[in-house]
Amino acid sequence: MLYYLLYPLHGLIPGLNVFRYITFRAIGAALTAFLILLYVAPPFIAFLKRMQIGQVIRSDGPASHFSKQGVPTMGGLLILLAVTFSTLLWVELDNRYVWILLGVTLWYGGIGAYDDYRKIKKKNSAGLSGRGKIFFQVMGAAIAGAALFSVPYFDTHLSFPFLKNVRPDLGSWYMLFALLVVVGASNAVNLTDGLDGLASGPTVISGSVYLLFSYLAGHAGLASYLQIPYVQGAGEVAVFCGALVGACLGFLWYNAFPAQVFMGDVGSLSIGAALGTVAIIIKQEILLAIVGGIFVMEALSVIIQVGYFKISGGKRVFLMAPFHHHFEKKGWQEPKVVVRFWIISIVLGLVALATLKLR
Ligand code: 57M
Repeated sequence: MLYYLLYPLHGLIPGLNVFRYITFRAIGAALTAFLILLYVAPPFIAFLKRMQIGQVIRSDGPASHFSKQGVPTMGGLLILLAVTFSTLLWVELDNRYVWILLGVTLWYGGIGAYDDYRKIKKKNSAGLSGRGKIFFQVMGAAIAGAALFSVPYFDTHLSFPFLKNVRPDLGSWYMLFALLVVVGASNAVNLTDGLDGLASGPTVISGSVYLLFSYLAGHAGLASYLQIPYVQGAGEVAVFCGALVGACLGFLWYNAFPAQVFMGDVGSLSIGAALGTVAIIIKQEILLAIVGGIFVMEALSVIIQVGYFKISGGKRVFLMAPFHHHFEKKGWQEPKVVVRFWIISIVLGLVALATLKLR
């Protein structure tokens, strides 16, 4: 919005020229979202407490979590507010990728919010049924996929990190692939969100890496030089990523150990879906497995644990899944697990950046 209000005045006030630049607007979006979180979170957390929107802790989890009973949850609503407001403030509003991104993020946020609310208000309820959740997730991803397919010349080729000449065309199967990426990413972040700062930290890192990749993908010259797919209009996705990074950084301020607030499914499902959709739009889908390696690892640990549990008739590979519980059960302090997972996430982010040159 600021772009339309201020850039036309650059003839009168030369400094306003900066609103043309995606880099400037992405930084503006990040700072705006960060400040919104920083200032709105304290009264919002107080409001959640007043409304008794507190976490119900499962009795079969690590004992160190019992003291978290009643910590305000659904803080993800703030992330959604900050991302939406900041994105609308800083993007070029005629970019359809941005609307698709906001649509997916809010849709998944809606699913999560409904689930959270049911879990909290009916304390013994597990929220939405697993099937119900997946149904609405697939529906949201399918609508987004259809919107993407309606973009003229939408590219259905896959690009692989490190392999510039391997670009298989999935054709109409791409739709199914996109569904898997978005739904998978959403649930992977949801499973990861089980320790203070464990989902918000890696989201800041993954979002920052995708911010850079989006900028490059939307720049014809740089995309061609780096031999990555050029996606016209993808530069504005960098502004959305900026808002996501800023919002999660601001959220981390309050979610850092010992957390004053949890994001709830409203946050984790929407963040994951947003990252998956960014990856699809800028044609760096496979790269998400590296950038979001922590989320992938957590999801895999659950698949392996549940699979082995069923096959072996009750045996386990990990002390407890998702993976972060395994380390807690081994006696690691929560902040140690979280910071080490952040370190891995940073290293994976660097590996992802290396793919720009090693191809
Ligand atoms: C949600 N949610 C946290 C909070 C957060 C199939 C199965 C593996 C599914 C899995 C599951 O339900 N995962 C998804 C994980 C919960 O956090 C809430 O949920 C939101 C995210 N969706 O925002 O609102 C708890 O996590 C802790 N937490 C923090 N800090 C945070 O910033 O400490 C969350 C955010 C919170 C809080 O304690 O209450 C969760 O873990 O429930 N199920 C599991 O993860 C369970 N694993 C399991 O059953 N494993 C078995 C199976 C696979 C065979 C095994 O390994 O033996 C564990 N979850 C819990 N207790 N809480 C088991 C024990």
